Amino acid sequence: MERTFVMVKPDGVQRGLIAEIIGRLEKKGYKLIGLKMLTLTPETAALHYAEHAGKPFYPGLISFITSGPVVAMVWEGKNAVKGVRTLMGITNPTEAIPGSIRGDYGIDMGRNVVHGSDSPVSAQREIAIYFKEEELVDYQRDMDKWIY
Ligand code: FUP
Repeated sequence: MERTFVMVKPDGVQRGLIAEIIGRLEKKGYKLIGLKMLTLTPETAALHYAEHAGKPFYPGLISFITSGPVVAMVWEGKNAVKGVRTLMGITNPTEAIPGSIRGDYGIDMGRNVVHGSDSPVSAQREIAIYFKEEELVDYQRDMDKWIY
């Protein structure tokens, strides 16, 4: 099973979309194995978004992502990275298709309510920023035999 890192961003928390986002992933069939609420420090934000350092939108991105609490999660499932990206929709909410999270709830590029890892390698890197291995929960769900 593949793991992916998902975060409800500060705009998603402020807009009351935590349950909506968790609900979509849960109903799809992915398994939640880690969850915490925190406000990112500039240092953690810089680690998370290291690939964007130096880009014109970087200062705004760091100030936005540290502007309020976020919900950090690890979800597990077959092809979870790609599947969660599909549920989220593309980065620019204006172009994200209706039915996707960003397509349904976003308008502005910087305010796209949710983050999901873009590859299994990114997922591993991002999970390690937010969670110790012992904070991830190993459990079985009976319903998995109806999903797979
Ligand atoms: P995504 O993986 O879909 O979250 O997108 P990126 O990693 O490319 O971008 C991270 C965040 O930076 C996006 F959620 C929004 C912001 N961003 C901008 O504000 N402007 C850009 O041109 C690109 C990204």
